[in-house]
Amino acid sequence: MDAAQRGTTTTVVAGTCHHDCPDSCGWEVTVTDGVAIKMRGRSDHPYSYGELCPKVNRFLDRVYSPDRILHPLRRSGPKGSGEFEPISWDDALATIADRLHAVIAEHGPEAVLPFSDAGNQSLLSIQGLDGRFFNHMGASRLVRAICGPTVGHGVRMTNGSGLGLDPMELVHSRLILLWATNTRLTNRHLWPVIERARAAGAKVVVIDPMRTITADAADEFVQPRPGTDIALMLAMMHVLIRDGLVDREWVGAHTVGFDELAAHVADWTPTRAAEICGVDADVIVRLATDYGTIRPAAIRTLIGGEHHENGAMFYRTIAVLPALVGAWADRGGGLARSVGSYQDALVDDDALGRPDLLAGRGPRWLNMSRLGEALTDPDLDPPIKAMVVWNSNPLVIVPNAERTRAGLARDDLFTVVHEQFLTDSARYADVVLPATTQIEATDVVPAWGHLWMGWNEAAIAPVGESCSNTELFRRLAGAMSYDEPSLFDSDEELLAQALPKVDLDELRTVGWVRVPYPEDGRAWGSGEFPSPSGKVELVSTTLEAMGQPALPTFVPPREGPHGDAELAARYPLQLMTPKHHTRFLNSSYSALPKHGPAEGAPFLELDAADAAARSLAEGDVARVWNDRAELELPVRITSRLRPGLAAIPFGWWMTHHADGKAANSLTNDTLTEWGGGVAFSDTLVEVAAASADEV
Ligand SMILES: Nc1nc2c(c(=O)[nH]1)N[C@H]1C(S)=C(S)[C@@H](COP(=O)(O)OP(=O)(O)OC[C@H]3O[C@@H](n4cnc5c(=O)[nH]c(N)nc54)[C@H](O)[C@@H]3O)O[C@H]1N2
Ligand SMILES: Nc1nc2c(c(=O)[nH]1)N[C@H]1C(S)=C(S)[C@@H](COP(=O)(O)OP(=O)(O)OC[C@H]3O[C@@H](n4cnc5c(=O)[nH]c(N)nc54)[C@H](O)[C@@H]3O)O[C@H]1N2
Ligand code: SF4
Ligand SMILES: [Mo]
Repeated sequence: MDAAQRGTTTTVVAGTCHHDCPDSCGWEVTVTDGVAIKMRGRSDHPYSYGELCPKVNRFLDRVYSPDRILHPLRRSGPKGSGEFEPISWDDALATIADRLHAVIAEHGPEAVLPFSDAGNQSLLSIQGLDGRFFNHMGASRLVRAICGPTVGHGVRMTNGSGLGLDPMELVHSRLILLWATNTRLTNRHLWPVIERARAAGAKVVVIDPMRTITADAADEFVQPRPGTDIALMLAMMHVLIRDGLVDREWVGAHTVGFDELAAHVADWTPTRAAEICGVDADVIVRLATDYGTIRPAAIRTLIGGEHHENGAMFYRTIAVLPALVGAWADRGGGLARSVGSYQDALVDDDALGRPDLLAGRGPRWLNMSRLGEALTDPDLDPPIKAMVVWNSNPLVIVPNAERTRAGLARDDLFTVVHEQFLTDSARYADVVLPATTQIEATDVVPAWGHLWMGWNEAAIAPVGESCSNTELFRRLAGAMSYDEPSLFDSDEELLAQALPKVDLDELRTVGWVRVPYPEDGRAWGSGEFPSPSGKVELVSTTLEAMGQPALPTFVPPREGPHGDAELAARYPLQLMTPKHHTRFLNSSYSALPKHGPAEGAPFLELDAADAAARSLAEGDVARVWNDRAELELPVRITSRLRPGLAAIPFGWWMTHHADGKAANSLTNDTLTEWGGGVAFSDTLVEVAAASADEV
């Protein structure tokens, strides 16, 4: 019997991946009688061409997981215990409204903290109604800069704009520097573009402290100490200038401050940089020579360089390189980073967020990367008394996690978490509310790794009693008895307000729309830049006015081998906590049975010499600690790391670690010098055998 004979209905519904991933792949879901039975990549998608990834190939396991939260829950045991009992939506909303009203009455609305990230980066899900709701309330606001904004700030100090090369243009490049990005893992659908360039003769160089799977596939691999690339870049500039490899004509027409820069890098010899970066001077000379002689030359980066105390300066400095060699003049030349800002041409952020609802109040801003501090600082006035969390798993993803845990454990903090699963963070909630997945709500996905904005049609009804992020805020507004009409706008109304220039019917029918980008493929082909001087600012008066160095300058991270000597003596290893597992997307999949166990379990990686010096062998249990926390983990000996580094892959929940902590229990929550980012990767630790006495 086929489907028709059984009286069943089968449809195929097209959508777009919502994950915080540059690829924003297109998919199609086969639905029979309201149940999704198959999901696969959409073969005509202009970027992903039918392929998804090892995380999302099993997305229906996530949708129909027996562990999914399908009903509101109220905590019945101690915070963190994971003990909850089901309650109705009405009871949950009444409880939340009572508690929020009480907090606001006693401490004012800034005692409420919204906390979210890009767990679902579709437009309505990430900024649909939450901005209006919390603006109307007058709550504290969150600086959402754990990923990306620092890169944009850095590049903007040089170019006056964060806009860069469309990564698809790399097909025209003949030299590709993959700098602080692990393309084959984190941006896998770009790799075929790079392979096409390579087939046409391009050379691919990876610059990363870790020998990643991308480094394995490169023509050349340069392995600096983390946090030292600025010194490497300054030495490259030194060589370019010394050896006459600068495009003098382009520099003369389109930059300011060349003479000051030349004087500034005169003593940044390759030998000096080599000492700091741990990269041989002749390798630096070769890298600079390739960069100055092979055209078109592209630098591709995402966010790996920003997670350092000097992360903003990393990107301000890297943006100087294309200017020196005139790379922007060539098709396939320049700097390719997130292209999310190109979507801004189509999205009206204020129409969605409605800053006017603040009605003249200036809200307090708190940085998400300092959540632990915000929740435990005795001097914070008003203190945070209530928190609403959605689209994020803060306890696992924010640095200095044990401080976050101490905050979440406070009895006088009221926490609401809107989630699909009982994450480590949700275990600390007073009320947990069930969230839909991407195939259960219609939305639009602005991509940041390519130039297509995608439509996502709901394929099935919300599973259980789950609701989308916009529906959550409509319900909360109702429960709070708010009467501001725009808090109740429908998703259709919100999309029309947010995307006034987009033909939504066409977007829905085609599945995507291309955002505006220069026709000739060159991001800055005109050589005109929107900086104060209209040129590339090798010297930046904006930075100077901010009290920062006007010229690209290497300042060693305080928590690093060249920083605080006393700290570095106590904690001689630098800890990396990278994205590493092909089946994980941040912390989103480690709890699923066909994802987590297939990746094994958490471990600590060490170079053979560092392990031997501590009498550690493969499989031994090690203690790894610093002033923030101590973890016990099995050791893996690896050749991926430079000596002096240790690594604990990021993404495992605390509940997957034997001692209930995770990589971020150890990491540094110092903010970047400007730009609001955070220095995860400037973390120093010491390691010893678990049985050994503390040294
Ligand atoms: N499979 C998978 N894909 C993902 C994700 C995931 O969790 N899993 N996460 C998604 C998200 S949210 C993002 S933002 C992107 C991020 O994409 P990427 O930026 O490509 O990824 P990261 O792993 O954060 O950092 C890239 C590399 O930077 C290196 N790095 C760190 N410090 C330094 C330094 O000082 N100098 C240099 N040269 N390199 C350094 C790290 O060793 C790492 O290999 O990936 C997305 N894609
Ligand atoms: N040590 C270390 N820490 C890191 C990083 C690192 O490389 N190393 N990377 C950093 C980076 S780049 C990023 S972007 C952050 C990522 O941090 P997060 O964005 O917090 O990432 P996830 O851990 O995947 O958590 C997203 C959560 O949102 C939920 N979710 C998904 N869709 C929806 C929805 O529609 N509605 C609601 N309410 N919830 C939904 C998922 O179930 C999931 O639990 O982590 C940062 N932290
Ligand atoms: S997580 Fe990234 S690679 Fe995987 S399907 Fe989604 S957008 Fe594509
Ligand atoms: Mo990210």
